Amino acid sequence: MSVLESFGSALLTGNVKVIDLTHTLDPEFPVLVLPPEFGQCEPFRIEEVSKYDERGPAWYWRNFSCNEHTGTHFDAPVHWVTGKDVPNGSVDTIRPDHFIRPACVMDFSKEAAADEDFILTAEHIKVWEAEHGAIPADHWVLFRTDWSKRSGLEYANVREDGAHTPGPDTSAVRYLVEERNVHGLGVETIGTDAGKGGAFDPPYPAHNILHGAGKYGLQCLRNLDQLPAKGAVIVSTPLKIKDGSGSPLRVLALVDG
Ligand code: 23J
Ligand code: MN
Repeated sequence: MSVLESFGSALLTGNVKVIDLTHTLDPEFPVLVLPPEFGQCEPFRIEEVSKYDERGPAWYWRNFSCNEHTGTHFDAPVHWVTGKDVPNGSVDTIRPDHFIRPACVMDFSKEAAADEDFILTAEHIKVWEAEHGAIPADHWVLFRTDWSKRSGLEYANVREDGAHTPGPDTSAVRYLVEERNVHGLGVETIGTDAGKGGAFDPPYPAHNILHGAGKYGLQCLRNLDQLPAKGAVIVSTPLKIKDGSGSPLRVLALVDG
């Protein structure tokens, strides 16, 4: 049997399972709040056009609008100024095979529960690698914090002094890109950067370094607690928005059943 014949039958028998890593797009889902001097992210909005009524007797449909970075979403290299000249760096031009890639999942949920400003460093990643083996090239790294189990104000977790959410420091992102040549970084929080990442050097190191190197981001993921440390394959196909900096999308993980 060919690889894809085996894969097709494994999907049908349940030997491969599909896990949905996506939050439901809902007007109530929190969005990133930047300092007030900057433009702001719009939440998801929805408006009914007709529902089997005088506006359309046999059909139901709606208009929706949102920011490219609303809800569970994909970050393309052109999202950041460092990635503005990356070839094929917008969602409409990214190589389609880049939308299907294997993943390593790093569980730092205990650390994030103990410290809402938990900062992932290169040293933490090396400790994970000592247990699980080196991160192979061109793999997603998914940072499990169980942040997706929060809701409402606790999710964005913004206080007067800014957002308090976990994320990587510059050493961690440099290690992932320069030593491991990862495909990208996926997180459960609103940003691939920590809530305090704007004050790091460089500011927002995950966005700055990943996108400058042509790498990708996935934000607002969920169900990472259902994934193995190694062996999952991620399917993440953003909308084909012309010159898009990112896009809400359905993110699926394929795992051994
Ligand atoms: C714009 C500016 C800063 C950040 C972000 C967007 C995101 O987190 C995003 O959704 O890409 S930190
Ligand atoms: Mn984003």
